Amino acid sequence: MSLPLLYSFRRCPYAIRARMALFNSDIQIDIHEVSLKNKPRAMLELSSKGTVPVLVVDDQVIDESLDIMLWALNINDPDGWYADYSEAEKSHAMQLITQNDEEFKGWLDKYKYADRHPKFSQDYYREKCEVFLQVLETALEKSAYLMGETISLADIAIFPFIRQFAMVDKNWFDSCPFPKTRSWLNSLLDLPLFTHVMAKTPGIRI
Ligand SMILES: N[C@@H](CCC(=O)N[C@@H](CS)C(=O)NCC(=O)O)C(=O)O
Repeated sequence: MSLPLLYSFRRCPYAIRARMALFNSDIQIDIHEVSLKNKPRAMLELSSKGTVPVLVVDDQVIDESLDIMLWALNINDPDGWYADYSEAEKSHAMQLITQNDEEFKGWLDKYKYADRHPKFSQDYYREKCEVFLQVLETALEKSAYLMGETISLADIAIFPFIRQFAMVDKNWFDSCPFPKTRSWLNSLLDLPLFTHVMAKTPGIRI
């Protein structure tokens, strides 16, 4: 029987979070690293929207990163990223992820590529991003991670985007008024799990 196949792109924050959930759940998969400029025809035939990640399991196609994470955690959630939380906590985690995906990500892209969005300055876009950073900072003033003292789905789903934010202007981020968010990001970047899923090995089998 063939292993599930993940179409992925190494640096994509959505693909990073999907790979982290799959690996942490100890699910064996094959990874196909794609070029976003030349997406494989087989992937587009399975999912015409043309975004990564896409997971193919037998005749099932999962083409949303959050759905891939939930699929993996539903099979195995050894570190209690999701299963152990109450319904209210799960809904709070989803709310944070939605704010990340639907609001922050849009401002992040404009902050990253401010030259392509000359209507406003890069500082303006950064300030828009800071609204979400403040939400994270407030949560992280209360606990080490977004949902408490241990890593949850919300941390893993969100931090790859904050990583991108931090990289736009490292000097600014290193002295920004969000110290808890900075330490939180650093602790997640230090995870062996993160290092593993970022390994530059095309077609790695994890
Ligand atoms: N909502 C999707 C978004 C995935 C997404 O937008 N991925 C980007 C890469 S980071 C992509 O594939 N973009 C298509 C392109 O660049 O052509 C998910 O969560 O999986």
